[in-house]
Amino acid sequence: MKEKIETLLAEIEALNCKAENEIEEARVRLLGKKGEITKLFEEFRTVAPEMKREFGQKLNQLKTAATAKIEALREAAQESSVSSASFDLTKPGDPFRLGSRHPVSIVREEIVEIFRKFGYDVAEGPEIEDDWHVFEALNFPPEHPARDMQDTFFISSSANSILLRTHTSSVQVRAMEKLPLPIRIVCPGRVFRNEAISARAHCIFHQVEGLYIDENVTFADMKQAILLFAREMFGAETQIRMRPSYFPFTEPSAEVDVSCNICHGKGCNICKGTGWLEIMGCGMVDPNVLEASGIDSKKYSGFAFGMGIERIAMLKWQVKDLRNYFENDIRFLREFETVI
Ligand code: 2U9
Repeated sequence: MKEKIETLLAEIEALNCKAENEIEEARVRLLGKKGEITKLFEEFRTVAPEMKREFGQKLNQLKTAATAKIEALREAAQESSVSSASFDLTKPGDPFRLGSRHPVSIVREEIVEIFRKFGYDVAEGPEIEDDWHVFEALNFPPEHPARDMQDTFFISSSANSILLRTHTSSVQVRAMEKLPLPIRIVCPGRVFRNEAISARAHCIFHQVEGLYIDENVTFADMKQAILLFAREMFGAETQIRMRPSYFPFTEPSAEVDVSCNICHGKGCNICKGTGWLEIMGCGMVDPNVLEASGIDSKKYSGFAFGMGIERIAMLKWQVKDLRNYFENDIRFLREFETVI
């Protein structure tokens, strides 16, 4: 019996089968009901009492070694079958998510690119401004509501207040103060207004404003520039209309609508049944504004326009809740992955 145990121990140690059926065969041969080890346990009953202790220990070691070996062989077989089955060399790699541009950036770049093609330069300026560049030089009367704490974020309210710009018009004022004429610029940027945040209003938004100053610039030039812009932005069939309006810095002033390119004038819920969508404001630069920046209003004239980028994005993608543009929710931003 001792020899048999030794032989079986050596055999178990040398066991090296890989296929699951071979391992099962080895288990049955050793540990099955009629297996070699089971038989040895039956034989054990006939062992002389003084030898029982020694053989008992040896038999138990043998059984433990056989069980452990079979288990180890099974695990190795399972691992190799999993890795060979899931390792498909012909499978294409997982795609990388490249990220996307923010919808506000997409629209801003589109607008700026159109005006760049028309010969406009891009100008930028500070977000923290003074009263002169945001209000005074732009012909805002002292009692204008925008100068109120309710509407503007003031950083200091000394004689020449420091504040967050409420429009990018301050960039055009700085350009008029320092650039030689003629001036033809677009000014994209972030602006701040003291508004409660809701779906339709936000305390931060983005604008693109434009300014063209030269001798003999007329309202007709402005109308043509805006028509060409609208056709580049919204399609070649686009029509525009202008409605009289008022801004302190332009006279005359107008609101610009484009024909609705969703219903083509028939009336839909985007244009609220009117066939028209408001996209921007514009006007001839008020002579007071030219003079405030040292430009001779008798010799020069100009037009200006301004639009909210989020508003154009809303029209383009019908995302009505303004808060989407500021929360950076990855689920919203991923909607624009295909737009790049
Ligand atoms: C200078 C002179 C004139 C810029 C202009 C508008 C009309 C306008 C609004 C559109 C929606 C702002 O984003 S919005 O709330 N803007 O309607 N802006 S003319 O006029 C200027 C700018 C600078 C020196």
